[in-house]
Amino acid sequence: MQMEQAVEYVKPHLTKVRFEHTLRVAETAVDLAERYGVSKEKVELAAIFHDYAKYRPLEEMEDYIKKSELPDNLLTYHHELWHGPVAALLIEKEFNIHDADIKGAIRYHTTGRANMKDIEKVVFIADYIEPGRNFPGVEEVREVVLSDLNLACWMALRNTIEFLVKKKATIYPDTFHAYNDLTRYVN
Ligand code: DGI
Ligand code: FE
Ligand code: FE
Ligand code: FE
Repeated sequence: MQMEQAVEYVKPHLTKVRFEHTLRVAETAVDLAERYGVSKEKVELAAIFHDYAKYRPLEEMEDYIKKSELPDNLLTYHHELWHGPVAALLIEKEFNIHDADIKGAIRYHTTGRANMKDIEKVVFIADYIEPGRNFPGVEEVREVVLSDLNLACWMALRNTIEFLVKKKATIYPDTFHAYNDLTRYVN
């Protein structure tokens, strides 16, 4: 699929703010793909579609999850965690994107998981550090990602876990699995 085509498909499903975020994630992710030797074409497509399902009605996403092979436990966690896995399903069904790397990068962009592929790490961290993001700790991660993709992902996961704990939110197991797994690269 041509990138211009992908952008046109995604645009009507997003708000202006979310669409602009998406374009910045794509740009950031392509830069990182170059740096870390990941396919720029795959990364760009994954980034463009990563928030494709963000504004689907909750009942619709719930339905997709129930009817799919996706784990039912998603439904017992916050609905913010649904849009990545649902987008990975939708792009296959609607646009015939069967590439496992692209689907994985979209599916796990919010939580991460253990043993992430580099393409998954690149989309995950691009979503976290794109230039429109502005929260405590983001600048440090932006610097670290220039030299260490694993450490940057670990820091993002640590920050997110701390943030969620402070909010007394539940934390999806894959978020912990990603954090634990990447801890082997820290120290
Ligand atoms: O869709 P975006 O806003 O661009 O970014 P995202 O898909 O990474 O979603 C980020 C939100 O998801 C952020 O508010 C933190 C939240 N989140 C990430 N991991 C977990 C989580 N929320 C819960 N409840 N549990 C998690 O494990
Ligand atoms: Fe997202
Ligand atoms: Fe994210
Ligand atoms: Fe996003």
